[in-house]
Amino acid sequence: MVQIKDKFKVKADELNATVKEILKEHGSDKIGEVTVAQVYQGMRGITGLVSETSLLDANEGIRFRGYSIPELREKLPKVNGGAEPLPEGLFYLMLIGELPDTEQVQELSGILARRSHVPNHVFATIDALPINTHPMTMFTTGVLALQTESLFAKAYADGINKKEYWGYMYEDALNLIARLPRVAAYIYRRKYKNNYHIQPNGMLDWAGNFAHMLGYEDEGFKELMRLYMTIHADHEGGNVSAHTTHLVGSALSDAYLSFAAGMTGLAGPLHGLANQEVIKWILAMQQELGGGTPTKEQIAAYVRKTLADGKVVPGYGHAVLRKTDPRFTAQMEFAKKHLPDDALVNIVWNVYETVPPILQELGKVKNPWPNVDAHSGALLVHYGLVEYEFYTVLFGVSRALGVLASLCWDRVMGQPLERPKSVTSEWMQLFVTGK
Ligand code: AMX
Repeated sequence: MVQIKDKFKVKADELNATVKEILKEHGSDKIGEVTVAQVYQGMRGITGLVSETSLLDANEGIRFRGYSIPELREKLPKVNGGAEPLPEGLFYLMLIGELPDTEQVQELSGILARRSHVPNHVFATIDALPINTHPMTMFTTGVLALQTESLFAKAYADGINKKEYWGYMYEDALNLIARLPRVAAYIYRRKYKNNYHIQPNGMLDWAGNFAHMLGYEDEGFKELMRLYMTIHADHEGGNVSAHTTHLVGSALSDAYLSFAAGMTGLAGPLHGLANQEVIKWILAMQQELGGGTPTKEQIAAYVRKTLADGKVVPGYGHAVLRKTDPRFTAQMEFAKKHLPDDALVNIVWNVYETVPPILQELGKVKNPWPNVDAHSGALLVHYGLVEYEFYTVLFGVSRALGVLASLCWDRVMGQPLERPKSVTSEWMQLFVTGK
């Protein structure tokens, strides 16, 4: 069987030849213009990055190498008797650009299981943090402690030819993906389960083993983890976690350093932390109403109060998307199949009917529709994972698949140090007014 690494290099050589040609023939073609407003407003709409793994359409949502989320749920290999895609298969797709067959995914599952050892000093480093530390801080700290294992950092220190960088990045990426579930599960069991840890089961798939180490043996939860790890993996290159990982990686920081940096961005409430904020917001609404299931009128009043208090409605809106996020819809379909009568899930669905028209009324919100984070927490609560501060760590483990596949591509394409130009407002004033 052709090794995944060799296959990746063949694909990369092909693409590098194409890119060389594009640059030779069209290197000075223009693909857009930049306005003053874009510079001040988060660079929205500026095309300034290349990311091979996925592409976001504002109305249709994300496509991974051309495949939409419904297509991936149908076409990616599954465990025997399972219905949700194996996230290892998505990693293969993002890396190689082709859908894997079952045998290829099993090979990758095996590789990840064999590489999953986490050295003791990583656990000791996490243990040194106070127990009330946020799980995302523990997670990034754990990833940084793992950096001792970087093969790229060692090879670079020894002195290697730049043509060899990509191979070490590939090894680091796979090793890190293999180790992350163990680090994340350790944090969960330390913080919430009295330090009672569960050993990995090397016979299980990557996401199934993660569920097992977290302490959830229900097959429904394992299926949820496979879906969750698939849909959170990538959202093209400009979002905070992907862009940060890419930016830090462009300094030739290794996979561990780059991924840890991306995770500190995912930990922000406007990005990955929104999933915990959604559940917190719903629970606070329920508490204010004295418990029970709020009516749509009560939800509407609570939304208006949230806005009047100068806060955002978590789980709604997006910097690029302009329709309901297909990642929200995939979770809704999962819930309709597995837990249609769950009370919290039904509140999420009522919130979905209530929030968009109210946000539309404001006239300034570009996307009033739910994003991925509006639904995920309610599914986790159903299976007993109620500790919502941990939710972003799950997002982070999944996001590793996309951003690390992208780092492999960055390195094999020899992408340079990223260094856009910045200006001062004094410069801008002079530029636009001439004085
Ligand atoms: N609730 C209230 N106001 C909102 C809003 C929401 N859900 N979404 C956008 N707005 C407001 C903005 O705060 C902004 O107000 P301002 O002009 O007074 O500052 C105005 O609408 C215009 O914003 P926008 O152009 O529509 O959005 P954006 O690209 O600046 O920001 C996002 C996108 C996601 C940060 C924003 O929609 C938001 O804060 N949503 C809630 C948090 C959330 O769910 N984040 C998760 C996103 C997905 C992810 O990364 N995991």
